[in-house]
Amino acid sequence: MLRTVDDVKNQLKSFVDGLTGTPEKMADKKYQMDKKVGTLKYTDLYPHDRNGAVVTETMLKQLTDVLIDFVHETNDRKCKVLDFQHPEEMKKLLDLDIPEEGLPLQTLIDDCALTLKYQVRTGHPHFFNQLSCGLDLVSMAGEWLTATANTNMFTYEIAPVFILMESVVLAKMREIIGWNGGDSILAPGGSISNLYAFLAARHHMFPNYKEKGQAALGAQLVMFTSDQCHYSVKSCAAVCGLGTDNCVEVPSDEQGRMIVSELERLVKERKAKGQIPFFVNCTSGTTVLGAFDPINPIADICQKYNMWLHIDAAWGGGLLLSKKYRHPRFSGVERADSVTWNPHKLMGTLLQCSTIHFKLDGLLLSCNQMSADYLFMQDKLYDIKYDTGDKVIQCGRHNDIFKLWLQFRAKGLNGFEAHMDHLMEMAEYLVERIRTEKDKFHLILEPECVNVSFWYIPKRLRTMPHNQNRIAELAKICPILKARMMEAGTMMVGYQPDDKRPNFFRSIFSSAAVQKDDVDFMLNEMDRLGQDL
Ligand code: ABU
Repeated sequence: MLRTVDDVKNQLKSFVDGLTGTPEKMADKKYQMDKKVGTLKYTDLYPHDRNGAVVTETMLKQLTDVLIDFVHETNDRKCKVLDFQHPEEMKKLLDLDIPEEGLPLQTLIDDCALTLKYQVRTGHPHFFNQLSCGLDLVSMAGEWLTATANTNMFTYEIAPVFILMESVVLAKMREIIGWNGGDSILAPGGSISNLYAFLAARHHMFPNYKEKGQAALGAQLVMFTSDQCHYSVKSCAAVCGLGTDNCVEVPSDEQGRMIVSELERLVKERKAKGQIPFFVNCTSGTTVLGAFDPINPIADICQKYNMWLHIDAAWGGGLLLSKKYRHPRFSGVERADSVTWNPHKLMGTLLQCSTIHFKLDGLLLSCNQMSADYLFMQDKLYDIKYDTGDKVIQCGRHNDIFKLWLQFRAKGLNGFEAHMDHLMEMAEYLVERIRTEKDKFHLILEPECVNVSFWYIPKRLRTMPHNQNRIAELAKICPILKARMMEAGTMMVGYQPDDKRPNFFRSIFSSAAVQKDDVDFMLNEMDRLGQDL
């Protein structure tokens, strides 16, 4: 008889349950290797022991069991998100000491299991705490392969397949942005991606800076960004010698979007002082509110005053993949000179995976090239344009591409689009639920992204008028309720103040694991833990 997909899944589930036991049992499971192997040491593994095949395989298979159990627990709603311990208590529960003599293999396996026992399950469907969360299994498989291949990404010579993958994936991302050609690179995080944009912009305007330093400038450079931007933009000004006073914060509106008339006013103000406004950072998806600065009007100002337009879409970039949500958020994105886009956020690629894209080809290389003789020889047997390492300010570069390439292969563009739409739908569902339970929750603003900002209202404050006094009380609730969540271990939702209001909750939908019943769980659990506050 032809079986349905569900039949097959159920049969597999019974098989897996039979193998690993219930999730509750997993938490206490002992990962006992054969005694003879467990007492052996690293010297009995490859490469120390040329005949180490059996011991190596036994240990790695045991480790795989530990990892797969963590994956099961992460996806099991009956399991907790975390087992919170204060640092002093945690130190007692772990054995963190560095020994004089190496420890046996069984101890290493026990160390691995204990590490994951106390690790926060950031892929759990009840983890709403961070912009990067979820546990995409294809991407994880990619990361396992990456770790096994263990290569550096500076030259084609030692990473031929990965370098070609990088070229194909980054070209596709530029095409999605709306450019023909251009150049890109993977960087260690969105902050460094933004730094690359700054360096390229300065190099483009002052090509002599690389050799002459400050002397090439003539006047004070000034950059502009909204007061809601990621702090790394300000950090560029500190790191690159502008000074944070020359990173001008442009006021934002109630939604957290840059006020473009203020941008122009501030640009004129600095020009009148004889300074050189040269760089505008436009945020597509602010960290707290998920706001999108209006690209087209900002691009007009950049054009008028000859400034570089950088879009920090580290957070919101994934929505470029959705026909439904791309506009109006990204209307005009193709006018940018550079775009930061972090697949490890909305796209769920495993940490870390951050990209920076440039409209102009050649800029990255001319800006950053140092031509180290021992890596980037000009007389190699292959086309040296594939030695991408000379385009970056670091030397060693982690392979962050394979897990993203594999994810693109698994999902295709359509799968990623469905993924983005699902995340947005979960945020919309939370907004709808908050609206229907307005005695218990107060929505702060209509979100543009998957950040939903709200207050929880305990019983005693439910009949109080919503004014500054009540807001002050609601703000005090946030850290207490967050502490209760963590102690209960059942879920995590972040809170923070911003410049317009005191503490409030910010729930993030960045994990493909989250379904509507998880959103219901979040609200019910907040009420269970907080109604007496
Ligand atoms: N790069 C900002 C990440 C902050 C967050 O996950 O909440």
